[in-house]
Amino acid sequence: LVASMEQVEETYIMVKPDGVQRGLVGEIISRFEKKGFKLKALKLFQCPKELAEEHYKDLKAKSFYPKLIDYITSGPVVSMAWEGVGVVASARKLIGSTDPLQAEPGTIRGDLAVQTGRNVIHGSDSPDNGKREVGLWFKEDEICQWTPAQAPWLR
Ligand code: RTP
Repeated sequence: LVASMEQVEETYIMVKPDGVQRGLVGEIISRFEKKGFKLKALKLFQCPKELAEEHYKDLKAKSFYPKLIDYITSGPVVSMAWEGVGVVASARKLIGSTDPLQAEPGTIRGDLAVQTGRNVIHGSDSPDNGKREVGLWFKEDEICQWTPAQAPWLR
C-alpha cells in the first residue's frame, strides 16, 4: 500500500565491456530479475565514442575521463532499462560501491570485481538521470510497455 503511493522510476543499467568479456551478463541480469524489477529494454550494443562522451559528460574534467571513454567503447556492452518503485536507489545497492574493493560482499561489484577501472556495471544515480540515460541509450520503439502477469506488487 505504501509502495503504491511512491513514484515508479526507471534506471539505466549497463554491463560494461569487461562484464561482457568475462561472461557475467546472465549473472547480472539474473540479480535484477530475482529482485523483482521489471525489464523494459535490453540490447547488446557497441557504444560509439560520441554516445560514451554524452553519457559521461559530467566527468569530462576528471583525469580518468579519456581512459573511461576508451574502456566503455572497447567492446560491446549490454544496455538495459529496468522499472519499479525505488529502482534507482535499489539498483545502486545491488551494484555496490564504485570501488569494488570497498563494495560489500553480496553486491555485484563486491562479488565480481576488484578494480574501479573495471567495475563491470553502471547504474543511474538519480531518477532524473535514469530517465535521461534510458532516453539516451534507447530509441522509443526499443522500450516495451508491459504488465508482468504475476507480480502485482511491482506497482
Ligand atoms: P557508476 O555511475 O558507474 O556507478 O559510477 P559512480 O557514479 O559511482 O562513479 P563516477 O565517479 O561517476 O565514475 C563513473 C565510472 O568511471 C570509472 N572511474 N574510474 N579513478 C578511476 O580510475 C575511476 N574513477 C571512476 C568507473 O568505471 C566508474 O564506474
